[in-house]
Amino acid sequence: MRVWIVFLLCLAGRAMAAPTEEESVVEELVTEDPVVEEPELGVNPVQVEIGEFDEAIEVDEDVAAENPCLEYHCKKGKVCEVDESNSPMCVCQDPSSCAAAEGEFEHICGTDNKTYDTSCHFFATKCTLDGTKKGHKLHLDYIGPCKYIEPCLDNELGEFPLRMRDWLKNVLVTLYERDEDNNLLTEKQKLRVQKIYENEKRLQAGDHSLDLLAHDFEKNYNMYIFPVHWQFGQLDQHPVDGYLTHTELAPLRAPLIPMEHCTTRFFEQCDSDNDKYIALEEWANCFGIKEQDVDKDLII
Ligand SMILES: *[C@@H]1O[C@H](CO)[C@@H](O)[C@H](O)[C@H]1NC(C)=O
Ligand SMILES: [Ca+2]
Ligand SMILES: [Ca+2]
Repeated sequence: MRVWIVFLLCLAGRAMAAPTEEESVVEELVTEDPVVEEPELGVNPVQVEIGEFDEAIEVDEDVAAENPCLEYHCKKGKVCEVDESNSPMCVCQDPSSCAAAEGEFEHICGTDNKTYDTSCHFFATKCTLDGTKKGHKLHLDYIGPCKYIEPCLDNELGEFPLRMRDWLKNVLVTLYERDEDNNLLTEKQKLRVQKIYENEKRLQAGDHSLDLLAHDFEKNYNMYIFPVHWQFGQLDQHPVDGYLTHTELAPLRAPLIPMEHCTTRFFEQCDSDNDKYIALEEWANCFGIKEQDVDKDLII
């Protein structure tokens, strides 16, 4: 259970300090690798539309005359090269041109259960597989070298949301307490967290038994509604559309998987209609929030 506390500090710290190398890997991943994979038409139109602009090009014409690649942006895994007519284009990066990892923390485990030296190696390799079935299926699974992750048993799966919910609430309260400069939470968010913070019946952060967590959820159900929505809003950014893709979920998933062996199974079953996106309703449901309490307006 200690990992939840460590992770709490991690996440709380992340909102407050400059991201560490490890975290920026995931953040970069999210901003630079908007999911273009499997654009199932009709499923999530916004996603598909954004995907088309994935390699949007900004060329400054003066600079372009000298080196067309200078201002030409390629997504992760690709580098710019000029063709015969001196036009820039993005081509897959040769993985061997990536800088070697400075430590194990830079290793990435792919969904193929192969360890990649760094995220650069991972994305370069993924690029070379573009258009293939293997490439479609390959995602960043978690941070660190691949390891044996014990299977998540049914009873353990049920414990996961109990701890995660409590943790989310504590993250918010911590942000609230430390938000002296008013830049961690918006005014509206603060008002909502204030209610939780000032509630005397609130379960204080700490190592609680699952029974107590379950009991608290029943007794103080209302306190958990906002934290669950808040986390969804934090992740639903690329694009903001009410759905979480595999890539949007990565900042939460990738550091958690090596510590919590039920993470993968939890998020898989969370996508109850199996369309590869976790909708807000699905998300809320996996955390035990009742349908009538799911409210898009809570995600501010
Ligand atoms: C993934 O790789 C690790 C390390 O090589 C191994 O211990 C583990 O059993 C593998 N997992 C699966 C599901 O194959
Ligand atoms: Ca989204
Ligand atoms: Ca879904």
